[in-house]
Amino acid sequence: MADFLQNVMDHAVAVARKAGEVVCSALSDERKIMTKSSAVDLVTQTDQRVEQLIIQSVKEKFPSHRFIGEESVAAGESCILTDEPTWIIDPIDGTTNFVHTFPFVAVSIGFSVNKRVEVGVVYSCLEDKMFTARRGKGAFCNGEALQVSEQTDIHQAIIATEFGSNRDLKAVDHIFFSLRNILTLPVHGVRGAGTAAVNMCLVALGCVEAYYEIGIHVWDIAAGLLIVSEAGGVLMDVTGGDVDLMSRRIVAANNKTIAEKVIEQIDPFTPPRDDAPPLDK
Ligand code: LIP
Repeated sequence: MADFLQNVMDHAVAVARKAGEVVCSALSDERKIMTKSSAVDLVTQTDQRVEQLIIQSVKEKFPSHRFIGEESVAAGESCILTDEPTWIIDPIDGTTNFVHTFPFVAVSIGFSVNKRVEVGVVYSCLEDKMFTARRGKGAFCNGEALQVSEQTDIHQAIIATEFGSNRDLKAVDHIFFSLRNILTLPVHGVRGAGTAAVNMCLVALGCVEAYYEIGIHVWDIAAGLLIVSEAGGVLMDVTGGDVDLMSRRIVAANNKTIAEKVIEQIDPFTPPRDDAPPLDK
């Protein structure tokens, strides 16, 4: 199993780097911008092309494996995680950043077996930072070992979060109430890279104490959650308890003390699950 997972990791790194080259070279191209769940939930032909590049490359080496890809799901493929070896792919995490050439754009590739993420790769391609983790083997950035921050005082923390692409007023009220609670603790600062995967890598790097968000998808977090835990961090649901990959809710923190302080401030809501049956059209 160990050699198999190393083969998976090696392939994930190679295809993430190649995908990142395509993303970076497309930055100067004219972009056809389309929308999905809302007027601000953007997708481009580069997202779609890169996802197909990754899937085709994996199929050649691992023909029996399954896929959960952001743009495949958007095109109607199922988003059901089984025990089978599954590649969980966000071809461009930070699509809005990509459209605006805001410099945080990542290729995120998670790999799960028996519904447990075993390999995580996040390539922040404009920074040329390759974040990797194998379960039980540590987390790395360009080969350097990662360790989360040792901070336990929330008042000396930087917290990352995002506003997401849901503009429903009730959801926005929850998001702003949580942000208000965090800001007035107070904390040193609140930041957002515009991509869940990079936000989670910032936790693993130790420069952000926690990241939380409600509204993300399994492909945004599958790789990042392993990178955080292998860097010594913790993953929880926004109401405490274990993180649920399909729940669209996450808290990724350097330790339980900070995680629980963040959870106390969050005004939770429950988006439709990633694996919920499709609504009848
Ligand atoms: C993005 C996430 C981010 C969220 C955005 C968007 P995408 O993923 O990484 O955390 O706030 O709304 O979902 O769509 O760029 O792959």
